[in-house]
Amino acid sequence: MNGSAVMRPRIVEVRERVLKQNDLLARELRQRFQEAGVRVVSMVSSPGAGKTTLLEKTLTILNRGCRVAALVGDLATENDALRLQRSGAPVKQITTGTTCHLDASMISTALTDWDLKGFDILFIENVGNLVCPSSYDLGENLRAVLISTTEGEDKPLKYPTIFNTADIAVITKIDLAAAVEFDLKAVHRNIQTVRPGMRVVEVSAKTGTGIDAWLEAISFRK
Ligand SMILES: Nc1nc2c(ncn2[C@@H]2O[C@H](COP(=O)(O)OP(=O)(O)OP(=O)(O)O)[C@@H](O)[C@H]2O)c(=O)[nH]1
Ligand SMILES: [Mg+2]
Repeated sequence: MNGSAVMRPRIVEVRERVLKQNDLLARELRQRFQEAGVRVVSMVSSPGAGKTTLLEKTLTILNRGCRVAALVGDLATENDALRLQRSGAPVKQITTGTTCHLDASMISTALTDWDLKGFDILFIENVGNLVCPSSYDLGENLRAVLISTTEGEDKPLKYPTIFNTADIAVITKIDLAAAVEFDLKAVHRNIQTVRPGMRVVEVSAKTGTGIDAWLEAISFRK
């Protein structure tokens, strides 16, 4: 080996190659979405922050006047797809096995037998995880990061990367804020520390609080 060559751990090189491949595929997906005229909104959060509950409500409301569909990722089970199908919208489950995030190739494969031109908005619920999904572009137009009142106000400070790759933050389970003594001012301050100017909406999928603000936030222009 040339003495001047910088030794790089093989695992770093493999990871970089995988991410580069994902970025290329995500770019292709974004192009396909644009050509089909479909807007794509992804949702990321830690496990149990309320992605499926908010998405089921969202699909149920939007399905009345707009063509919506969803892909949902989990390591195992079809549970979330079955919940989301109650909205009447087409839904597909992606099971990732041992992988803690969705990637662009999983999205591409899941879409093979769907005609994208038939949808106005496609939602993607990622695997519950605040770390892994941050590195994987899915070709989405808008990424929402959810944080629930039961998780604590410090999550934006501890997991800054996911907040930096997201377009909006959604504070969920706002109905439980008082019961768990969640400090709303502190979480807003922490989000703005990590991502100055980030748009934040507060919602409760149980009571309906903030749902209009959420719907408005995802009705971005193409
Ligand atoms: N009180 C209250 N509970 C909620 C709200 N949203 C979700 N939950 C509850 O939180 C739990 C987890 O909700 P899910 O929607 O399954 O969360 P998730 O983020 O999809 O979970 P994973 O897909 O497993 O990561 C369920 O028991 C929900 O009923 C809310 O707005 N208020
Ligand atoms: Mg879910």
